[in-house]
Amino acid sequence: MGEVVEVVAAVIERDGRYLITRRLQDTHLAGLWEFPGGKIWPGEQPEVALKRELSEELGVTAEVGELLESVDWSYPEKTVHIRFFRCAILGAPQPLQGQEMLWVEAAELPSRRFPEADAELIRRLSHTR
Ligand code: DGT
Repeated sequence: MGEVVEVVAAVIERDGRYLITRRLQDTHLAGLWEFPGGKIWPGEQPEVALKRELSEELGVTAEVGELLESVDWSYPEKTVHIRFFRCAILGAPQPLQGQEMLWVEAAELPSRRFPEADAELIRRLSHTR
C-alpha cells in the first residue's frame, strides 16, 4: 500500500459558482481539474495547511469552514487521504503558478474531468441546487 499522503482541498463558492483550478503538467493527474489545495506538511494542522496552500496558489487569505468530506483513495503508486473543507476567501484569486482557473456553476461540475477521488463530492455539490 505504501505511503499515505495527507491532502487538504478547498470548496470555494461565490454567487453560486465554484472555484476550480487545473493540475499542472508534470504533476500527478496532470490536466485534471481540482479543488485548490495540496499536501499537508508533517505536523501541520489541516486548516493551517489549507490556508497556506490557498495563499501560495491563489494569493488569497482564506477562512476555513466545515469539513464537507473525507476520502481515502488508492492509486497504484500511493494512497491519498483528502479532506475537503468549505472555505471563504478574501479578495480576488490569482493563479500564481500558471494554472488555469475557473468559476463554474454547480450544474457544470460533472462535465469537467476531476480525479476519481472527487466523484462523490462532485455528485453532492451538483445536486445541491
Ligand atoms: P507531487 O508532484 O508529488 O509534489 O504532487 P503534487 O504537488 O502535484 O500534489 P498535491 O500537492 O497537489 O497533492 C494533492 C494530491 O491529491 C494529488 O495526488 C492529487 C490528489 N487530489 C485528488 N483530488 C484532489 C483535489 O480536488 N484537490 C487537490 N488539491 N488534490 C487532489
